[in-house]
Amino acid sequence: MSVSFDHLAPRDESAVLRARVDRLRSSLHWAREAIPLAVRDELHATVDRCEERLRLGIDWTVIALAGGTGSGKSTLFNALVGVPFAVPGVARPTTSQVSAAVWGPDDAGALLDWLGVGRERRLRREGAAGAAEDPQLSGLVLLDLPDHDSINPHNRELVDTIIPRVDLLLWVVDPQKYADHAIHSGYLRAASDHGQPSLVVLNHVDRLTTEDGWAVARDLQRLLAEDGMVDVPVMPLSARTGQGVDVLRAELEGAVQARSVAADAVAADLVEAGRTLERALARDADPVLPDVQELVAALTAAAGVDARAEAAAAVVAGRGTTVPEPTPLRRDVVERERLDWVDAASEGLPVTWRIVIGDAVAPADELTERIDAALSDVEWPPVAPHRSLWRRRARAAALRREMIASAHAAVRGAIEPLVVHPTALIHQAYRNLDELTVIARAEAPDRRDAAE
Ligand SMILES: Nc1nc2c(ncn2[C@@H]2O[C@H](COP(=O)(O)OP(=O)(O)OP(=O)(O)O)[C@@H](O)[C@H]2O)c(=O)[nH]1
Ligand SMILES: [Mg+2]
Repeated sequence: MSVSFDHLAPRDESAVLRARVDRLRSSLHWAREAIPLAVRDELHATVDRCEERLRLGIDWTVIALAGGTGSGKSTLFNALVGVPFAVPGVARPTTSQVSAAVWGPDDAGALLDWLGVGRERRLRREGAAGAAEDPQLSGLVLLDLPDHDSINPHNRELVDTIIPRVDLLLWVVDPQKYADHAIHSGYLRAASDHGQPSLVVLNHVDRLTTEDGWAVARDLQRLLAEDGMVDVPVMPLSARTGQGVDVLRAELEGAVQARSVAADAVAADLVEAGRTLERALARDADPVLPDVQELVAALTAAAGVDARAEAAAAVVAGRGTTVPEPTPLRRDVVERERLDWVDAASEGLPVTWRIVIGDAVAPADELTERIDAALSDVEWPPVAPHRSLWRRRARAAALRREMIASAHAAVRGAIEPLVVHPTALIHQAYRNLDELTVIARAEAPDRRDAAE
């Protein structure tokens, strides 16, 4: 009977996850119009949630003691911490503020702020008077919550806010109330449905004989299983006498040392994002940048440069007399080249991506104007018949090449920021998003699929 925390988070996992989340955010920004609104909203929520978790640090494991009033949460908290910090009591409900104990290298301040734990209710376990060294638990944030079914609505609100944010839920029950369905329906059920690890602590077993303690634990396990919660272990113990507390502590050590709970949550969120994205991407599409040189050559030719270079070569060779004036580019020709580019760049992608690439690439008017301006800035070499007759042919060919090369450089300089870079950016966004769908596909089918 053990809560499973699958694998150790590699040390650099946080950097990998952070980079993926960053890429998802920037890709969503660049490609927002290509993604259906509902999918986009879902992905933005995912990014926000992941960023929040990463900001808080994914090396902490937050474990909360929850359950009904008087079940012994505060007493168990103190037993685990080793010093009386939470206030257990006779008057019910006793706890109305969350207490936190932190084992670890720093005070987990940002995390506790986010969890809403008051500053005076935080205990730094390291160095606390009377607390033994506990390196195995380093990285643990243990929370003592108010009762979940409180008559005090403020308590219930607190519990509702915190439980979804914890990594492991320790549900503390009293043997006298364990059979009450309401005790373990709501929260435990929700935790189980969301794949949030949880564990049931059957407390107060010092008030039962050993056999009765086990009989109640088995019965509770059966009740949980009947409700579909087969993965939730039940642990009998007594917070008052300490009986069984070591077994629970060992479970907590395992959970803390896995340290992957928060990282898993981010990774799982990204897998979910990948599944969501499948709806906006095409399977196995791999966008390729069309041939830039081909576009440059076509636009240069359309601007009449090839014809002028030919005429200039003829003059140098002594076969011609004039070089035609530069002709302004025709907008319809530019538009045709532009559309061919967009078509080639969006080949294999869903149609919305073609629209996004089309929007990212500058319109034909702007392109025409910028290419004309770039060409008019080119310093053309002087054109005159070459003195040496026998070198004319070679010089003519060189001049032709020179003029075309200068024109290509100018056109390329104009279209790179207007056509090539925006297209490459959208392609990159596509690939970044596709990376998530590939990761999602590589994952085993999720729990729901497995249950079907
Ligand atoms: N016999 C026995 N008494 C216990 C045990 N755990 C707690 N108690 C007692 O039960 C009473 C309630 O304990 P608390 O720890 O205050 O319970 P709680 O769950 O924090 O209660 P709230 O804060 O009101 O939600 C106290 O008088 C404890 O001493 C146990 O394992 N055995
Ligand atoms: Mg309490």
